Amino acid sequence: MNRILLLVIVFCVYCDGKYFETRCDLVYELRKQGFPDDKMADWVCLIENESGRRTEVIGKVNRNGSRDYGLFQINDGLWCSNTTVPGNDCTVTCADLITDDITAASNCAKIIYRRQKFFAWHGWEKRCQTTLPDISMCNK
Ligand SMILES: *[C@@H]1O[C@H](CO)[C@@H](O)[C@H](O)[C@H]1NC(C)=O
Ligand SMILES: *[C@@H]1O[C@H](CO)[C@@H](O)[C@H](O)[C@H]1NC(C)=O
Ligand SMILES: CC(=O)N[C@H]1CO[C@H](CO)[C@@H](O)[C@@H]1O
Repeated sequence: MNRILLLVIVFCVYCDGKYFETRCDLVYELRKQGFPDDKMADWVCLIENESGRRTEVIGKVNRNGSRDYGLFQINDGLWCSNTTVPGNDCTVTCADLITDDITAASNCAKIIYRRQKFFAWHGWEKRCQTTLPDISMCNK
């Protein structure tokens, strides 16, 4: 019984949400969300390393007890509220950051960027400072 329940839970980490199948799909959506082209490769690199381009990912519990949510892996200690009431610095619930519509997540990511630049994201810090993905094939 417990094993079945566990399987369902583990499986359901991937049973909803949206996966951007190609790098360009992600680029087109980020453009719609108003991310500027001169930092686009950084955002794509960050997202690929933080969530693998999946909107529904909830990270493992961090050492300080917090968790990271969604495409941009946004933290509930500072930015989103893991209750049902919008809160923290993005005035949003973490549940709003794992939906197919990435508007709320994008707005929150822009707030984080304004404060801390890309250094807010370990995935960017570790992997995106020297080499960035080629997105030249995603030009209109
Ligand atoms: C909600 O977030 C707080 C702050 O990060 C954390 O201490 C708490 O464990 C979280 N609760 C759940 C259910 O994730
Ligand atoms: C908790 O740890 C996470 C991951 O290391 C970090 O992003 C976050 O800022 C920390 N939260 C607080 C409130 O210090
Ligand atoms: C683990 C992982 O997803 N690494 C990715 C980090 O970002 C670069 C550039 O976007 C990818 O090429 C890696 O696959």
